[in-house]
Amino acid sequence: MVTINDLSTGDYVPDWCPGCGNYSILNGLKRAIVKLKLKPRDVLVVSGIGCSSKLPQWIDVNGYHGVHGRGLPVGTGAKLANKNLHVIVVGGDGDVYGEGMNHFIHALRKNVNITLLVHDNQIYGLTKGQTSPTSMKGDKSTTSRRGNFDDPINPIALAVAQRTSYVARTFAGDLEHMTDTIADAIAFKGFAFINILQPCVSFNKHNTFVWFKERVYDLQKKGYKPNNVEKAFKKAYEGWDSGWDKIPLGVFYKEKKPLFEDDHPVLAKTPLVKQSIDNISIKKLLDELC
Ligand SMILES: Cc1ncc(C[n+]2csc(CCOP(=O)(O)OP(=O)(O)O)c2C)c(N)n1
Repeated sequence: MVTINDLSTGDYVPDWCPGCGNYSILNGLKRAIVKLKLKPRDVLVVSGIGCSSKLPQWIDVNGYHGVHGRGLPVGTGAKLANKNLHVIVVGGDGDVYGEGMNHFIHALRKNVNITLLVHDNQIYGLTKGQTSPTSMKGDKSTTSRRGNFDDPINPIALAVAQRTSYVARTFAGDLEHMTDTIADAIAFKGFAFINILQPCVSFNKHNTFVWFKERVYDLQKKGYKPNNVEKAFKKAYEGWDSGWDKIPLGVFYKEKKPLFEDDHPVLAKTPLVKQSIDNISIKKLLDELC
């Protein structure tokens, strides 16, 4: 049975800043894999670029550290080639909602059975603190000296608007909630999206661990059921117009939908990587295309 130690990369350890929320997300992901008893060889972690996107380097499963904003198309491709893999795409708020926003929107509507973890520190961390798509209005940064003029993106509302099959938010400062949410999302059959609130101790001096701890609460402990799109939409905006005085955590919306890979006539039979190409005539294929 897999243990946390089996997932460790030994002496090769993360180089994130001391106190960075990424340590806890890495820990939460490892614990979720252990909780679900997944075999490391059956897990693939894919990322884009950023501090958060370095994560695949420090977990001993299959990994792919790609280019900025492109974790989702790579992860989707891998899943379609081998639907037996548990594919987990990770990235920052800049990576997924900035450079990769186009892919994010389309992944929400496709329903490929993969998990997306967004490390949302509301700043571009690796490049030393520029305003990101989720930076709060008025927050100062190296690119917004007078404060951010733009409204932040609300990723939960975007995903609920698309009736994405699994939409959740958790917090890097609550390891238990985060581990359980990640495990639940991986086990869920459908595209599962978790926005993880992750303080950046070096460049975001506003949204700190203490700031979040004073505001977050657990939706499910208050009896919220994630089965109604209108209610989920309303929850996605809770605290939004009052500087986030309250921040709900948990599953906002869940809906079972047909999987892209199960509906597809070629992929449905057996994983693409297991299909034989011996009887495929390249000439016939080329003739069809020309
Ligand atoms: C196409 C492209 N644009 C810009 C960059 C420069 N760049 C590298 S990391 C990064 C920001 C990453 O921020 P985020 O995704 O929020 O992750 P974090 O570092 O905060 O974890 C940027 C803009 C790049 N590598 N490629």
